Amino acid sequence: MKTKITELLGIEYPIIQGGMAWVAEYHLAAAVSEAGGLGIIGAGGAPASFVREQIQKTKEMTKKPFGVNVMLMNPEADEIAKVIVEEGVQVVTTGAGNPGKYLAAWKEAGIKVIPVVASVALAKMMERAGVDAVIAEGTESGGHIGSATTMTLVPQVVDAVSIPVIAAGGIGDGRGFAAAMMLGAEAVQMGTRFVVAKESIVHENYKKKILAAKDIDSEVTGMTHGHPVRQIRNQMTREYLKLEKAGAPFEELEHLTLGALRKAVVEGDTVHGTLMAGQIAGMIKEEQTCLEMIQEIMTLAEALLNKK
Ligand code: TUI
Repeated sequence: MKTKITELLGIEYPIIQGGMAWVAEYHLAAAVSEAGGLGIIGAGGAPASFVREQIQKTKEMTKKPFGVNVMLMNPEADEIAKVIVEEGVQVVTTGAGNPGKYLAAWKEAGIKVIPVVASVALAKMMERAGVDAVIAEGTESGGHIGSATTMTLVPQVVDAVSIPVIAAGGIGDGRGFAAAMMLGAEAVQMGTRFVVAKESIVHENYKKKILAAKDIDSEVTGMTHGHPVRQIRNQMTREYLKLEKAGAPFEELEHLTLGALRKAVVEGDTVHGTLMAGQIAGMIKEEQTCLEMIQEIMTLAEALLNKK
């Protein structure tokens, strides 16, 4: 399938993998790129040296394009921005902030820059700053989220900018893909479905939680502190929300979540860990390879979009 995004990035299918902290490491990124999508290494909160290693390992596994996601709250974001240029990365996505201060260096290096936005205002500001495309991410997504839904955000961003728009949040199969195209998107970004990919290094306990999740099994923590994070309900979210409701200070809540994503991804601690996942988790029922996922999505989407 050809769209403005497949042309821009030199990929076969307009499917981009989310830049999930701890989850989006080189095995997953290389597998998505090899399958014809755009694999992404998620820098998350990792040090710049780790990101450099991840980039080098991905290059050993695939000759196809891949990208790096810079989580802008990372204290080493400045160094990671430099590593990306030095390693000749072709595509950068950003999250959880405004990447304005890195744009000149990235564009000068010929890097395609695609920020995640959760509002029309930021999408317009990013277009003016010279980015190549934007990812409009709805509140259905896992992890750190904005408040607008994918259904409402994507068409409003499409109307507001002339650059290509990638839809994210609540997309996990061919129907969601086709719907995103109908809203005017040129590609989709998917995270939660790729968490359970066979190539994903995520602990089996975490994968089982996603595979068993039902439609309303996610919670949003941190709303009152301006850092809303969507994750699957467990003991951690129950304790967090109880404290948050009682007006606990940010520091106390932060202490509860410190290292909790690593605990879930690496140790498989589904009780005290943060099981970030989108609302689409309820529809994800099978652990497949990235190639199987992408082919299944594209086959169904093409049938739906070509239906007379
Ligand atoms: O960034 C994400 N999702 C994430 S980041 C993350 S790591 C984390 N872990 C624990 C607590 C907090 C973060 C987990 N999931 N998605 C992209 C995204 N960006 N969603 C929303 C935004 C966003 C929000 C506000 C982008 C820009 C923005 O405002 C920019 C500004 O400063 O004006």
